Amino acid sequence: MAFRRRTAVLSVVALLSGLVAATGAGAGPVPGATAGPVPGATAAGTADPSLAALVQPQAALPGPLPADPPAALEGAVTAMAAHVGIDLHPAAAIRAAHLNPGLTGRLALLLGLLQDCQKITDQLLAHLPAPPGEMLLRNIDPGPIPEAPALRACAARVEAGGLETENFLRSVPAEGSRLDLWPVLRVDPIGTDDTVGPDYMLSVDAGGNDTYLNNAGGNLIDVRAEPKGLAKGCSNPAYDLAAGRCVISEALLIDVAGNDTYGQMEAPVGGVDGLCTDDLLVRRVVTGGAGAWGVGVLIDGGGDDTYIGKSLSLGAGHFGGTGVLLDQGGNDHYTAIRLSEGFGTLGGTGVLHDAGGNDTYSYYLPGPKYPGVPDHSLGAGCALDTGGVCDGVSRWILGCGFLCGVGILVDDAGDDTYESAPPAKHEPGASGIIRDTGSMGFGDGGGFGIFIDGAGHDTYRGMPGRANGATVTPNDKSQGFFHDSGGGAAAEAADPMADNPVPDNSVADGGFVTAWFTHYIPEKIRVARGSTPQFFNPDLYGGPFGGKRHTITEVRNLHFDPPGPPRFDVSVDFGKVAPLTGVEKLKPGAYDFICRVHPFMKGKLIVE
Ligand SMILES: [Ca+2]
Ligand SMILES: [Ca+2]
Ligand SMILES: [Ca+2]
Ligand SMILES: [Ca+2]
Repeated sequence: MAFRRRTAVLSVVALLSGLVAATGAGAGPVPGATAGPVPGATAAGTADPSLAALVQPQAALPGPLPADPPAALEGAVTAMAAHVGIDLHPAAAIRAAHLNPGLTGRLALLLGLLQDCQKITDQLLAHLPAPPGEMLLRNIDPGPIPEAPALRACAARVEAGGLETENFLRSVPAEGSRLDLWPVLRVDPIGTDDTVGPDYMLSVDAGGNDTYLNNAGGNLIDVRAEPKGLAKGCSNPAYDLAAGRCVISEALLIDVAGNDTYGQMEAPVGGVDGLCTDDLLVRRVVTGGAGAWGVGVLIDGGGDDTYIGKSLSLGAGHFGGTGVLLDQGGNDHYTAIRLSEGFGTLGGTGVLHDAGGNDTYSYYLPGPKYPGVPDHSLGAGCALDTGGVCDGVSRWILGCGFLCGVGILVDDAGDDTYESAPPAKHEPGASGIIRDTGSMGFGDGGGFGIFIDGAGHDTYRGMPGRANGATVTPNDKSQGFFHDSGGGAAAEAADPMADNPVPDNSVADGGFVTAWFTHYIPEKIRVARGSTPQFFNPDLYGGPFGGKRHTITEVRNLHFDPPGPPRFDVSVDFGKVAPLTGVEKLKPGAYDFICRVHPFMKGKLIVE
């Protein structure tokens, strides 16, 4: 049962990657975009294989092991250091560490993968209208980011290589001594308990209860910290990038075992978050498996772990980048302020995949410095955003996509607790348009959010409609998908629609109508004359009498209409999306429709 369930969960992710491709989410940013998918993106979806590969990775090396592992590793480390302006001569240290040759060769291959991603990042940065720090400071529209899919595919290769290396480390006895080639490579081949302060591009740890105070698989690297010092850069990325205190690189962290802590709460820095709050918080952004303009991957093999982030953390992608956090077991705790825990924005992709255990997912809100001041003013609490205001609201956590980003949270098993802030109003950027924001499978501005819990008795707090056994499909407020598979025999026997809201919605041009089990959502569709809604079929159960295909087929009212074929008749297979062609030609009025496969499914289209 557990296996079948997991297969179903992952097939949902695979099919949703088709929807993501169809909506254009993850393809590039549309700053200031309002509700609904990207204009023109109405073709039936083609699946993006790299999105499914990020969620369901297969361990794989990127090529044969090098014939001379130490020499290959020396070359890779030297090149990665030179790229950030650091002159390293690692040959002697590599020899002295006496690592297993199989591990040494793998480290060289993994650094080669990161170099491949770095080439894509460099291309991306070369296309930007201004340097990244300046773009953040001046809120410059980045325009299209065509490199986003390539970074996503590169992240999938990094993740696959990291998993293979993890499997290798599990299979061989501990051998050699630690290797520290800051800021490129850190290896603990023994599995001692470590506290890691400086940032590294590649960090490999064979076990032990470790504390990562550094980037922890985030791709913004502090290259100014002393080699043995504590990395501090990127706490204010707009200024730190402009000043060269942190650089845009690529990152992979592999921690094979132990009860680990990622991130630390500290007093806020005066002049930065200290303007907003006196409470403790994580100072840095883009940590814990996060990619901004590049790739960041964190793979944790097991243990009861604590993950603490700020924003753009814990499986987050920004500016076309991809971030992945994969935790393979244990009872874990995840918390961040916002824009985290499976979040993508501006064409970025973020994945948080937890493969098992009774986990807690939550958020924290540093309190206001001056209670009662309005949000977006000094002292309002939380943290300083890149616009230089105190944004005192938590939002966009647990499987959320914004501005053509894709955010995915998948938890395969266990009795989990999920907590987010309630939905909030938000004005994204300079558009002046107030929008709804949310969490737990929520998307807007051409982004797409996916939340899937595969099993267990789970508890939800904060977001309406999210409950054990519930499904929330895309609607006019959110391009998101929430699905909790329920837990226990009672939940499995229950009507899958039991907790499912059935709104009576207006559907914007390009907005979604979905079919679910026995009915359409919404059942009464209001559209403006000349517009074309889309029909999405996420029905993984299939309606009674079999068949996961659904249609929206007009039934002509012979009292009012001349006889003739249906003026709209669209059939969509499970997991696909297609435009409701023909609707755009209809005159104002009411039109009945049914599903050809399930004729008891009835709906009404009102053209206004
Ligand atoms: Ca560890
Ligand atoms: Ca864990
Ligand atoms: Ca779990
Ligand atoms: Ca669960």
